[in-house]
Amino acid sequence: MTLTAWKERNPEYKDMPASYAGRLDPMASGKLLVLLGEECKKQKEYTKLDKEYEIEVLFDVGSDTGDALGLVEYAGKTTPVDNFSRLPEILKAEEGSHTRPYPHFSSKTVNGKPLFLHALEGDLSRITIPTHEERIYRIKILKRTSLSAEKLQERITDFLARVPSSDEPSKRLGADFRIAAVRQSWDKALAQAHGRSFVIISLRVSCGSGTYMRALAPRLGEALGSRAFALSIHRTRLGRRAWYTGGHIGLATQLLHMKYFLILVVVVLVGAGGWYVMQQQSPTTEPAPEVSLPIATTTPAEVVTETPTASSTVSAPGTVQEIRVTGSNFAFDPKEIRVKEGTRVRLVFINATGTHDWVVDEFSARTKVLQGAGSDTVEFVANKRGTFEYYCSVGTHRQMGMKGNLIVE
Ligand SMILES: [Cu+2]
Repeated sequence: MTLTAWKERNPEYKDMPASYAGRLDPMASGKLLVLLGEECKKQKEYTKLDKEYEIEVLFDVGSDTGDALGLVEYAGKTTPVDNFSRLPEILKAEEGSHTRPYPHFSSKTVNGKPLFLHALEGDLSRITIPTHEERIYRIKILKRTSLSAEKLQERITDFLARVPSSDEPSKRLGADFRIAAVRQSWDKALAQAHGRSFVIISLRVSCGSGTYMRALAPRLGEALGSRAFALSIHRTRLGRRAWYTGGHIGLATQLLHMKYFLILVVVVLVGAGGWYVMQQQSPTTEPAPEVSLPIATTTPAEVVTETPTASSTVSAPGTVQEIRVTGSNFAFDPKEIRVKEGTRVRLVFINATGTHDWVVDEFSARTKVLQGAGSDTVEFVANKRGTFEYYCSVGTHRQMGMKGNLIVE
């Protein structure tokens, strides 16, 4: 679900700037944080919030993305049952801080281009994969189950059928991303695995921001002498570990004093029943706060793919109109802005993630290039009628779909 769609359902926040604090992996499900008003400017801090996930790790099948959306490969063997007895100690070793490379299929940009595009274009060997710090506080084994190849096939068929199709290159990672090839790889792997069953270990992982569950799963497979991937990833919590006293202490306290703050839980997929319902949740795992959050909603929301449609309001000529546009990897929200001819436009560009700017050539309007969360404002007079494309001038973002239309009528 997009912010635009969310605002349509919650019109009281219509004129308030809103942005996401971090994103979920493609096809993952769970909670997302939506920031409102001035809080958009503190996105960096919110993005640092700790996370808790429940994931299912399926053994003996590998995936190049680490999840069910990748090109998979049957490992051709069955992990010996004895190996699973080593799992607790392996998980223990995962806890703590580790410097790890970004996953190949991530949006981390190198030379102005996200890694997943480098991966698709086959030039990973020519670039240096950047590393980052991941912190896992705790991993708990929830259960161990087994799934026949036949049942796995059903689950995968169902899962892949729900991948929304999209023609926009910028959305392919989560949408129809190599879907034909992915299906083919699944058919092949499942044919090879015919008649056997697979072990699935369900884990609850609490971790710092930026810890990739779809990278954790393959590491566990390798540690047990086989391969593995994350069959499902569900984010169960956002907040701050109660017993964690490291780097960003103070944030939870800060959260309680925010003017406009709200947690929106969204979801993409999963579950036989369709969409999950969004829930209100306390932003912290600390003992229940005394202060209640000023704004919260429990409105159920269905989730759709990212297709911003809304446009801003129309005002009379000669007046100043403030318009807010949010940029992220690799889209603007909204994708269409309408103003009356002669309007003085005060364009507030709010960057959510990545490195972007907002440019419209015909009016020589250009914001600063923002790296990460932040905002910049540019003013211009829309003194001619027509449809003008606004876009991000960084790298190939424009070609990747990071553009929209300014319609002057
Ligand atoms: Cu950009």
